[in-house]
Amino acid sequence: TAAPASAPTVFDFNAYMGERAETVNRALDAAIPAGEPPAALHEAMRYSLLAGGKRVRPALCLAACGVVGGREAWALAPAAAVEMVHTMSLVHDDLPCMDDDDLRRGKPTCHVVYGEPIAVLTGDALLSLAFHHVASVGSYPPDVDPEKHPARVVRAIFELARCIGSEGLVAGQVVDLEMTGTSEVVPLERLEYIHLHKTAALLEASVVIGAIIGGGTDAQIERLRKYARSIGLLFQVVDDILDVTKSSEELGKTAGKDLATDKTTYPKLLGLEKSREFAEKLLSDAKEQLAGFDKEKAAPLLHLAYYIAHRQN
Ligand code: GRG
Repeated sequence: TAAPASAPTVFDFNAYMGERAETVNRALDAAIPAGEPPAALHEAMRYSLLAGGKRVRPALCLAACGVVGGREAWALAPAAAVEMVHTMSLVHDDLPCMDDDDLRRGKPTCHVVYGEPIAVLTGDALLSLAFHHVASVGSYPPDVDPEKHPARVVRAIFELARCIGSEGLVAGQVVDLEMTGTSEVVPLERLEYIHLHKTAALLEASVVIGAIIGGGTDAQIERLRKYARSIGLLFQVVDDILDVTKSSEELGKTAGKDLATDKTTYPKLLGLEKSREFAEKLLSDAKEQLAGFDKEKAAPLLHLAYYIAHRQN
């Protein structure tokens, strides 16, 4: 017998994320030609972009498009674009002149495999490809509203540009670099500035762009912006908490690695309990912003917030 119409639908978060990641990976794969000259550049771009990653930003972009009543496929090109920006920021962050990391997403970093000049240029090329992709009419499905679409795309480009430069990721990275190597404890305000710019800005743009492309009203877009800012900060607070709890587990001690190193984190400034309370507050703020939306359509964003709050790695 058929289930009654009112039967509660259980949201399968893992299936949702798995399907979105697959769709986005296909779009990313198609966006960069394999083997076309300059082969080293295209190979390096594909290497970094297709190396895995949770695809949280594209999922947020697609889910935000859906929550305002858009079809998720409309936001696929922008979803791929935010992942390109994210990946290029990781490639540049790993460079010897920045964090000098050898491993990323479990694989040797771009500059280790292709050399520093190609890694710099890979980041540059991914950044411009992101804008190219959002702006290309051909990267959208044919059923997007042809009258409203150009205005939405221009707005999306505005949001993407703003979250990257001296009001966004780059600003966060500069302030973070300024704090590196100093023995002084970073004040809470400065720590929050770094996280809001390095991490939350692109998460916010991912959500806002999805909502714009989906045809959200200004009020809906602003509510989703607040949702995204909360989960952006939440992402980092949870990261800091995991840093402490994981290293304590590994060491079998109560005080973790993080409390003993120079790096300033929320647990270091607030203590573990207060950091956990702050994370709970950010989650409940994010949930509050979703309250006015259709419950079923908001399920992906709600579960993405839970996932960010309760992830174990
Ligand atoms: C953006 C023009 C431009 C330059 C780059 C280097 C830099 C400026 C910014 C650094 C940005 C950075 C590394 C932020 C950290 C972001 C972050 C939270 C990374 C981890 O994200 P996950 O967990 O990673 O989503 P995966 O691998 O799953 O995608």
